Amino acid sequence: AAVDNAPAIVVGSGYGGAVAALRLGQAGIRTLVLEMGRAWNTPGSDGKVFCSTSAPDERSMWFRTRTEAPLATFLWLDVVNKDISSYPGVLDRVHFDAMSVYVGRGVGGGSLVNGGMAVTPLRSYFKEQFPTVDAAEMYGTYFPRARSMLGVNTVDPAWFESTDWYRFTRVSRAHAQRTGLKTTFVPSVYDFGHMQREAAGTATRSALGGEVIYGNNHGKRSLDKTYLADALGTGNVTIHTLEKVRAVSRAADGSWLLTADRIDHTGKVVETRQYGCTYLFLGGGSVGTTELLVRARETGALPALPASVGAGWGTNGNVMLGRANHLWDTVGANQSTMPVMGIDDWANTANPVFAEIAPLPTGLEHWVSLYLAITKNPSRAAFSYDSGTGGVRLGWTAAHSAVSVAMARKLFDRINAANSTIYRYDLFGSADKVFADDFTYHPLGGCVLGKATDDYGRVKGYSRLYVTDGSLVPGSIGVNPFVTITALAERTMARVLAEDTAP
Ligand code: FAE
Repeated sequence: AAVDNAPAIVVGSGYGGAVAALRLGQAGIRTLVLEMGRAWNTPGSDGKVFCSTSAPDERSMWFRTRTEAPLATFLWLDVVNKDISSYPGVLDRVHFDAMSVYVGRGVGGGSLVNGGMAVTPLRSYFKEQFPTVDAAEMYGTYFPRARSMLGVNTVDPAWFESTDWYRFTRVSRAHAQRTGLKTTFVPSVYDFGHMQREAAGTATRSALGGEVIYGNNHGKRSLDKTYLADALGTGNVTIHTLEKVRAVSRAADGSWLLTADRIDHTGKVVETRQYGCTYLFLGGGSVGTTELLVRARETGALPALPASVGAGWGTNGNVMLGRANHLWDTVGANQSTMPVMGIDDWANTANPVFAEIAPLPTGLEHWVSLYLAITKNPSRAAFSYDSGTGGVRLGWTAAHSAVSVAMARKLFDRINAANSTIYRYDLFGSADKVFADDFTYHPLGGCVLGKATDDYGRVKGYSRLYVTDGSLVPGSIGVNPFVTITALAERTMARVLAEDTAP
């Protein structure tokens, strides 16, 4: 087949891919982005780009016939998930043996479906996780650059204190304070000006309309509105959608060869394309990038890839749980989908946990306080190649998850004791499941910085091959990860453009 050539190719259009595309485009390097999901910029028959969370349709999930939301049940009832028709929807849940990973699919990757929380990690923990990275440069240059490019803003504290929409957060804050715990505001890429207009009735409701995991129709500064819009604006960047890169190899002259399957809306492969490039940037996310590289090594396409490719993967210690409040402690029927506060017990060296106060917007009072706990779980797993399916397996076990649960339980047992409350037993499918420990929103690692790559994301064993996404983060960062992923990608691109691409 004919080979389409571009100086640079970027696989994936999430945070890592978007930063690479913009900085390559600005440097005058013609760049092709290959994204397996669709572009989320055209309305469906209801006039909306994304479907609603309460009445999900084909747009909700990636080739499913039933949705797979994180909360399986409510009051033990199977009311959350709905039958849908199969389609390249925006949210995927990738299943491994003992862990499933939620990811966004489309132009913008995870930014299309995530909670928008834009958190910079504690500097001391960043240094612990990235001992070879100059923290002064990260905190002086790349974190501020990432936050400003992503459009990070913070909720107006006065509005926060007075609005119905964050009553659920204030209730959880009071419970944390009664336990002697510290809370902290969490910045966001959701435009709080828009949110306040939603509350005032002068803008269409999105965060206040229950929208988040299947996409926000308004208000959120997802990557297609920030980095990727700017990348296209350089005139040097092209994005191909619904093209999934399946194989990577190296031609005799040292250039890169990619095989991509172009799919239609039924998932059928309608064309297999070959691409060639000089510089190859992998931004397929922790699972996507690692799978491509493990497959390339194990099939013999890229035999010089190091054994550390595939290793060092973790869940950022994610655990979800709900607490049942007293009848007089109402959380409110109105809940914004964008979290703005966390319980910060990371400094507790005996049991470090950062717990996001999460919404549960059902439109009814339900007395649930929901949390996404990020625990300092030291467990790490590796991906291995499955020659039978051509995919990868993940060595994460239930015992690994149990470590996260034990840490979350320690913190929330304290909160329950101080407030005379109990856990909710009706949310995760079966009455004995109080902690949802079988999925993560924060897949991290697989091509860890300084191990599978050099200190700037250059993959070991080959030249002009780069990783720019969450695979670089060694399994844990202690907070929501996209600001860190973006800042590290900015750092990689600054170095690579200065050193590797100069004529
Ligand atoms: P990612 O954004 O996943 O982008 C990878 C892209 O590559 C995707 O668009 C894929 O479709 C595409 N792709 C993968 N493989 C291929 C292939 N072979 N060929 C072509 N395309 C491919 O990667 N993080 C926060 O910091 N704050 C939050 O509030 C937050 N909430 C979250 C809520 C949910 C429901 C989820 C799922 C995640 C959340 N996260 C949050 C995590 C965050 O979105 C995630 O860390 C980043 O999106 C990861 O960025 P990457 O660039 O690594």
